[in-house]
Amino acid sequence: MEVTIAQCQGKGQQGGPTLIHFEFCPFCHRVRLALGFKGIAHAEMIARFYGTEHFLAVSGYERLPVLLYSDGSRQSESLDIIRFLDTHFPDSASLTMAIDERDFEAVLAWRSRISDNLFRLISPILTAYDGLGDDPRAMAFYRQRMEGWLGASLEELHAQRRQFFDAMLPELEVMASTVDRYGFYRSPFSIADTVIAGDLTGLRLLDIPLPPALTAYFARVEAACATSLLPGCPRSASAAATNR
Ligand SMILES: N[C@@H](CCC(=O)N[C@@H](CS)C(=O)NCC(=O)O)C(=O)O
Repeated sequence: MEVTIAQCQGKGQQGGPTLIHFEFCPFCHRVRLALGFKGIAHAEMIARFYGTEHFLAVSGYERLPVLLYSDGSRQSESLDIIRFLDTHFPDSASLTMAIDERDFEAVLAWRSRISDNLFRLISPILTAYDGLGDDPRAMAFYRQRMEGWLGASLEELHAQRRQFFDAMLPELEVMASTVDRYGFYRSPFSIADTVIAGDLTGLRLLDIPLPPALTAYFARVEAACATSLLPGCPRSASAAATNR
């Protein structure tokens, strides 16, 4: 299997965990934000979207993100990983203790309500990330996955983006006014913000303007996490990257 060093920067990653992820993936974005916020020096392996066998080969799991620890143990599921980071790296601010459990449940319920329209909107444009839209093998599996799940071609979904966006706008506006009031979902930054900013980032690639309070929020989150999630952005200060 080919492994190329794409980029290497930041603090020493020796002994730190390795995040195996897809650049375009909202669930992976959650974990990238968490690692960045906590300032955990880590390596990143950027996987290609080549199919289940490939994912198993590079990570041991069928879905990414996966965090690989220096003792050989590994973990999947974005929220489990983030919760575990709090236990594993107690010296950095806790992301889970920073929010009331009921508040976080409300965020997850909000996220479930927007799920269908969110993925209809972002699936066609996540192809702007390197290693997806420019890689025919990855695109073939991506189309199969997304079009099978969402029941329409990426082109059809993209053509209907205004309709999906308008259907989701009231929920986006509620969230925009909440993060405008508190700075983050609540103050301070918490696991809720990794979900909101990580999952919504794809919307920033649309040719439809987002509520300005949401755009300002993305900037605050990325600054707090020293991490950029948009395509082609430099890696976070605490990450070094390889491609798989
Ligand atoms: N519940 C998982 C979801 C992870 C997930 O679905 N990741 C997608 C990439 S965005 C994936 O690995 N898909 C592989 C596939 O569809 O076969 C989490 O929160 O980590």
